[in-house]
Amino acid sequence: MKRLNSQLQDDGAPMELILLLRTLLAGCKEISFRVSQGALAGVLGSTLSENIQGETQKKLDVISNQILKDILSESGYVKAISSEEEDDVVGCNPNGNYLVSFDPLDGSSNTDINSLIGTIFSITHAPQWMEADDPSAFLQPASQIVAAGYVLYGPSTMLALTTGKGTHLYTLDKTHGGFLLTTANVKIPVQTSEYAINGSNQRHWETSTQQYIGDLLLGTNGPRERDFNMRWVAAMVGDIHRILCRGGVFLYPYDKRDPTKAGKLRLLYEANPMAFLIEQAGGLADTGTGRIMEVMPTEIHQRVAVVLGSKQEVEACLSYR
Ligand code: AFP
Repeated sequence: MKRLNSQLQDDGAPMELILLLRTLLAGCKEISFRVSQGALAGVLGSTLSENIQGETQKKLDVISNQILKDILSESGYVKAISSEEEDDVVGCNPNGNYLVSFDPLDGSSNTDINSLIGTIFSITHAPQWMEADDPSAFLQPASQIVAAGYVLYGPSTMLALTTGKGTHLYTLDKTHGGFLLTTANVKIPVQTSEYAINGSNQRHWETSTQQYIGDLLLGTNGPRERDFNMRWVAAMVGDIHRILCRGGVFLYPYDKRDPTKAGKLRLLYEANPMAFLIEQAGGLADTGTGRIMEVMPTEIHQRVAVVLGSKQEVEACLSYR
C-alpha cells in the first residue's frame, strides 16, 4: 500500500509542508496511543478548568493540546498556532512559514464512553508581515488553506487529508507506525437518505430548519417521498467520516438558545477544515447563507452554523431558506 509521503509527493505538496504534516501526525500518533491507554493511564475524566469557550476541559483535551503545541512549536516550520483549547494565539518560530489551527480532541465528551473522538487541523501560509503571536494572521478564509484533515481515533486510527488534490483516507499501521493510503480520491455520493443533527435542539431551531427536518421525518408520507435515516455521533469527526465513507448530510444550524452565537461549531477548528475535505470529495459545505470556504473570519474562536455533505441534500436543505 502507498505511504503518506508518496501520495503527498504525487499531489505536488512542497517538501516543507510534507515535513510539517509528518510532524503534526507524529503528535496525533502519540494522542492515539494515550487515547488507547484510557483508564489504564489515568487520562479519562475532567479537569477543574474551563477553556475560552466556557466548556469544562477533559484531561485528554489538555494532554492532546499540549502534545500538539510542543511538537509544532519545536518543529521550526510553524510561526504560530491557534487551538480551540488556547485563549490566544501561541507564537512559535518567528521565521516559520506556516500557521496551524486545530481542535486537539474533537468530541471529547465521548472519552467518557470509549466512543469516537479525533483531532481536526488546517494549515495556511504565515504572512511575512506578521508578528509570531499576531491573531489577525489567522483571519484568512478557508480558501487559503494549503492542507486540512482529521485523525479519527476509532477502532482503527484513520487520517482524512487534503492538500487541494482530492481527499484521501489513510489508516495507521501500528506495526510500523506509518499512515498507509486505504482510499484514494474519496467521492461522496451525490444523493443520500441519511442525515445527522442533534434533534434535542429542535424547539430552538429557526422555521426553515424545522420545516426541512420535518419533511425528512415525514419520509414516504411527505414531499420527499422517501424515508430518511438519522445518525448522531456527538463528535463532528465521526459524523464527517461517515459522510465521506457513505454519504449523508450533517447540520449544526443556528438556534435561538443564545442569539449572540451564529452557531455552535468553531469556524477555524471545525467548519473550515471539514468544508475543505468535503468539497474536495465532491460535497458541499455552507453556513446557510453562503459557502463556508469564503467566510472571512473576524476572530479566532468564531462560531458558525454549518450544513455539509452530499451535494443534492445540502442543496435541498438550503432551498428551505
Ligand atoms: P467538543 O469538541 O467540545 O467535544 O464538541 C464537539 C462538537 O463541537 C462537535 O464535534 C459535535 O458535532 C458537537 O459538538 C456535538 O454537540 P452536541 O453537544 O449538541 O451533541
